[in-house]
Amino acid sequence: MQDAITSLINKSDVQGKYLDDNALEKLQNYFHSGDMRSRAATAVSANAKNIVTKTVAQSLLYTDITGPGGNMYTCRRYAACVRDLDYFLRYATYAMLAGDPSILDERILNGLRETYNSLGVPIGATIRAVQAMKEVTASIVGADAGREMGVYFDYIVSGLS
Ligand SMILES: CCC1=C(C)/C(=C/C2=NC(=C\c3[nH]c(/C=C4\NC(=O)[C@H](C)[C@H]4CC)c(C)c3CCC(=O)O)/C(CCC(=O)O)=C2C)NC1=O
Repeated sequence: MQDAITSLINKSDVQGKYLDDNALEKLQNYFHSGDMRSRAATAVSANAKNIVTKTVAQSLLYTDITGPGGNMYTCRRYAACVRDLDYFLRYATYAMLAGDPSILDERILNGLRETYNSLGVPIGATIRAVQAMKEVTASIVGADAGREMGVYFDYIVSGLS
């Protein structure tokens, strides 16, 4: 996993140079956003269950997916979906804290599409759920932090697309 600091330093190191103005400005922005990031992570962890429940209510509940024949039908599959949503939320929060999406590639997206396809988990509905989670999270952490979390929810969406 990388973070905003290591990824900028690694880039400069490969070139054998000090950080250039552009890299230093990115780093400054990251440092200035530290307080916002840690407050957002605190709010998400205090409300994680609530965020997942609202996400399911807004995007999946009472659709064909939760009814007989749907991929969330039966408690086992319903629980697997809720658990996956909690993974997405937790890893998006880690990535937001790090200011870098690499942990999402490593822990979430690597092989996920293939796994979903082989199990018949509908990707379109999963994407709609992640988009709903983005909105629900923003309503809890506030607009600024919501935008930052949104970067990583969007990253999950494009990794699944
Ligand atoms: C930490 C990283 C990580 C991820 C991301 C992960 C995902 C993941 N989700 C799975 C299943 C599943 N995922 C879903 C999810 C859904 N079905 C729907 O209709 C909804 C749209 C959606 C929820 C948004 C379901 C229902 C299953 C069970 C499918 C089955 O066994 O039939 C499986 C297969 C094994 C299992 O059932 O546990 C994996 C590996 N596992 C991991 O360790």
